[in-house]
This record gives sequence, C-alpha cells and structure tokens, in this order.
Amino acid sequence: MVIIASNFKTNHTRQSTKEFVSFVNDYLKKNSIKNEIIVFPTATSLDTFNTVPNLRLGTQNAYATIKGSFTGEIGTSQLDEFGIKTILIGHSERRHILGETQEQIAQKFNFYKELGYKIIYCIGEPLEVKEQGLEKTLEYIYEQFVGIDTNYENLILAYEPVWAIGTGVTATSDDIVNVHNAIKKKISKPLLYGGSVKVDNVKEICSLNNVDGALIGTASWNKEDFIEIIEKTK
Ligand code: 2PG
Repeated sequence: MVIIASNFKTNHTRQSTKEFVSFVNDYLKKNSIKNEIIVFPTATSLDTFNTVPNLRLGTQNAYATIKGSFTGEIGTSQLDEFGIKTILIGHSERRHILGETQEQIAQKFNFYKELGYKIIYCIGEPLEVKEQGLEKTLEYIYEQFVGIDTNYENLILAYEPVWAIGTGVTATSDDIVNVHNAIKKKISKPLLYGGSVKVDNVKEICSLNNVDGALIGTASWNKEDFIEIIEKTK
C-alpha cells in the first residue's frame, strides 16, 4: 500500500479548500482506493475536511501542549475538536525558516508520541551537504534523529532533501534509493519521499525500492492533480 500525503502549507483559503473537498469527496464516493491518503490543510480549514471518508486529516504543526499561553500556537485541546491524531514534525521549512531546533523538534515528537499521534517525521539535507556526498548526507540526516524514538509504532518517515522542496528539482532515482536504502537498514518504518514530486513522476518515485509513498506539496494543491496523483498510485 502506498501512502500519499499532501501538505497545503500556507495555501488555499477556506473557500478554495471547500471546493477541493467537494471534488475529492465526489471522487472518493465513486472510487475505492487502497492507498492511505493523508492531508495537512491550513489550520483555518481543518473543519472543511470533516465530511471526507477514507482520508486521514493531519495538522501541519502544533505546539507541545494541551493548552496554555503560547501566542500563535495551537495545542491538543484545539486539535481534539477536529478529531486530529496526526501531525507533521521536523519539516524543513519549520527547521530552516521558523528556526525550530532539533531539541524543540524532539520535545514536540515526544509529547505527541505520548498521546499516540501518528507522526510523519521529516528529515533531509541542504544542498551544501548533498554536494559533499552520500556519507556526509547520511551523517547529517542521522543527526536529525537525535532525541527521536525511531521504534515508535505510529511513526512514518519522510525523506525530503531541502534542495528539492518547492524548487521543481526532483531528486534522481539514484539519490532517492541510496538514501532510502541506508535509512531503511537502520529504521524499519514506512519511508516517504518528498520534494517536487509531480503528477508525472509520482508513479515512478513510489515504485522505487524502499519508497513507501510520497509527501507532496505544490503538485497536490490543485484538486484535479491531487486526484490524478491518487489515480496514478492506486
Ligand atoms: C515539502 C514538499 C512536499 P513540494 O515541502 O515537503 O510537501 O513540497 O512538493 O512543493 O516540493
């Protein structure tokens, strides 16, 4: 079974999300799919997905708290209102743009692990590390597992090379397989690839050795393309 996860990031309004949901709903009512589909919409549109069957809803982020004084954040008391038990942790945009440290990421991971959340945990190297070769790339990636329980039963990993995210530059099959094989030797968890996955390459990427699915941003924001991605990988 292939896992397809869609990360809306800061895209779509409530209105356009409703249109997306209605389109996806129509498709899912008429088509049976074996894939696991996970969508991470913006926090303001989480409720618009309530009507979609066979689709797991996740939060792109949340603070390691039930509630409290953490301006701008959301905690589990808010997530519970939407029945959300899935979270994306360690995404490169949170690491590199929002400045989350490995320590903060590990703290968040442990908090959500204790609550039994399904965690999609992202790892991946920047370009200057990739250019130093596979060994350095793996060293960098393994540092991103510090403080993370890789035996956690509800863990899904996503390898997302930073240089491939939102750039249109997809990693080559060799790049993907080399890293995926090495990670899988150490950690036997579902491992997705993410970084400029597109309608045209999703099938090939998902059929590579040790690739269990894809975490997709840009290419999944258009409702027709989202369905085409599901069709191509079912
Ligand atoms: C990312 C990827 C997938 P894109 O940032 O994680 O979510 O985005 O597909 O746009 O490279």
